[in-house]
Amino acid sequence: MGFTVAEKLIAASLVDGEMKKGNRIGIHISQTLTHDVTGVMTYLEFEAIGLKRVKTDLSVSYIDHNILQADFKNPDDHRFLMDITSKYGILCTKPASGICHQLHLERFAKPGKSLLGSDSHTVNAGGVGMLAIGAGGLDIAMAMAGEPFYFTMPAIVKVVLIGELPSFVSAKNVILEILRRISVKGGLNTILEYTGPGIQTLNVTERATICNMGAEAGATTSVFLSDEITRYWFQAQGREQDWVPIFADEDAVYDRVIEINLSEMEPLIALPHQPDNVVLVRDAVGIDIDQVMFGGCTNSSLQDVMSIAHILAGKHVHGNIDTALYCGSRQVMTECVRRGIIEQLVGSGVRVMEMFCGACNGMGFAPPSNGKSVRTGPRNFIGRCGTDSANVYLTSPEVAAASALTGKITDPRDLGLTPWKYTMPSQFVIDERMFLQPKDIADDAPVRRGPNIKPLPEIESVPDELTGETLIKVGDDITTDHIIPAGAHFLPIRCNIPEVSKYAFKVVDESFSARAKEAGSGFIIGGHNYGQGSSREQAALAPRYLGVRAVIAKSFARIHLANLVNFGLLPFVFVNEADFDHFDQGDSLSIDTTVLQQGMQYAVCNHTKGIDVPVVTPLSQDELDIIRVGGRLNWIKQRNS
Ligand code: MIC
Repeated sequence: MGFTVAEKLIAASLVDGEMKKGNRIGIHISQTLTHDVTGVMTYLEFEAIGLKRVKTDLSVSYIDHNILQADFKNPDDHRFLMDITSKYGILCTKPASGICHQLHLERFAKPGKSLLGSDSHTVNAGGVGMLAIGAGGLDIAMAMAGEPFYFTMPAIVKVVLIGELPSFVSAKNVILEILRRISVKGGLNTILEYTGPGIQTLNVTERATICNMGAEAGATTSVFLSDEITRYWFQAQGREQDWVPIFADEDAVYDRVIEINLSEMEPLIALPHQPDNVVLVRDAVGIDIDQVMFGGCTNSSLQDVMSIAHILAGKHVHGNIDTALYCGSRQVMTECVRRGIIEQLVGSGVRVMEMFCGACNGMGFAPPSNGKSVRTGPRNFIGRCGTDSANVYLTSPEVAAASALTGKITDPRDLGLTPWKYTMPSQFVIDERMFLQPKDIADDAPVRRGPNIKPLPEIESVPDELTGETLIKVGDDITTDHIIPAGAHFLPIRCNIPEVSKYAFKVVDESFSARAKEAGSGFIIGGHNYGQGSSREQAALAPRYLGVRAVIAKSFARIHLANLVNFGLLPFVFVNEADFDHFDQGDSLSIDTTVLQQGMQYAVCNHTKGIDVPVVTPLSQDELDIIRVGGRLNWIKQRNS
């Protein structure tokens, strides 16, 4: 039986386990990626492992999130990152050289290789046929230490694209359509593999856009084949030597098939507050808006900016709204400057910002109270933009540009514009002067640590019984932004667990942190897809720091489940989903954890309600053993001692 592209990529990196759906497998990681919000803790963890140099082919530390240097915290973090990466043999970018995923696609992504990144949108590199997976920082630290990355062998879904996208209906609409069909839960434990004649009409940055937001469906990763279109990208980036062809075998077998006719697609938009709340733009036109944000890792390529410029050409954004642009990299910005596009957009009233993630995760450009913001990024979780009462709509650059002109959600096809076709340059501007090369060998040069960089909290092993109260009960699709907020006030304190834990569940219940601290030990009750969204391991570590010992939910998002294991929190799944209704905040609970065994059924004793509820853990024995000793760092230290 032939292999799919995904199977070929996994097989090329497989070091443990059998590549059979549902099996736990381990892969070698050739490249790692971090950024400045997840990277500080990642390198503290790598330091705690005790190696002198990374063991990967390439590790890159990008500085692209915490760019608003409003006080010492972010510049201290950046200085720490530059010092510690140089010591360990890791490339580091200077601040605001571009968004990690755009830069990695331009300079380092390689078809056939594996990439693990401390950002859920690492999957962006799937656009060039790379096995690119988002994970928590500690998993990246382990990969840099040469340890295999373990995950559950996913089902492989064949997404067959036929036809060609119509004018003003760009690649973002494809992934919005996928989300509309399968929801933010539909990708759990799957790989989305794109194929069909329609992919011959998509260039590499369009393919990357589609892969990027596969993270919002909970997919383990997303991937395209590597063909002549891929090769063209590598030629244009001066990296043809990094290109290899990768195609699925004719007789490859897939678990499911989704078919999308690109020619029949219309502009789509995700309404607040979930990326799968997708409707036709024509059913949302006319909604007054307050601002438009062009950018984010999903849509900040040269093609995206040029498409925006085409729609705004000779016109000015509406007087009622604020409009900002974040180019994806210095390469994109330079290419735009050379074409006069930046001058044109400034003339159209667009605020041209620095090249970083920016407003996407609340790092500036926050909407006004109850504001309505149209954005081209990947996420619209409540509070993520920095204004809890605001409403964020996710759409394509074309719909965003049309909406910027009218001050309302607008279908670009209604503006009578002449269609425009992008031609990718045969040679991009290449300038790597903002990449800092590491020292050739590790030395004992000091690593400067600002006062906001706190030591990793100690985590004790799991006792024979867990007791405590239900500290909070939440519903389905709880995001990592619900658990640990994004935004300019909170991203800078991500490497300060005592401080950031004060804001745990802030957008759900501001009293949670104090209540948990007061109780000293307790449980979280959750619905389906608990922990969806980002790779931020603080969404596990902060609750653990506050005394949460277990999360009992209907189901878990992949990255967050791994983060719970890494920091010694036990995840339990209800055997009978209806039992979720038997729990209320404040209930006194206990679980006998004398034995932590794969496949074993446990009883959650709800002493307040006088009932015992059956639960299981969705974990392997290895993972349970890691939790038993208080998480992966304790486990690796014990193993290496
Ligand atoms: C995001 O898009 O939510 C982020 C900010 O990039 C996160 C990283 C983080 O939360 O630290 C992600 O996607 O993993």
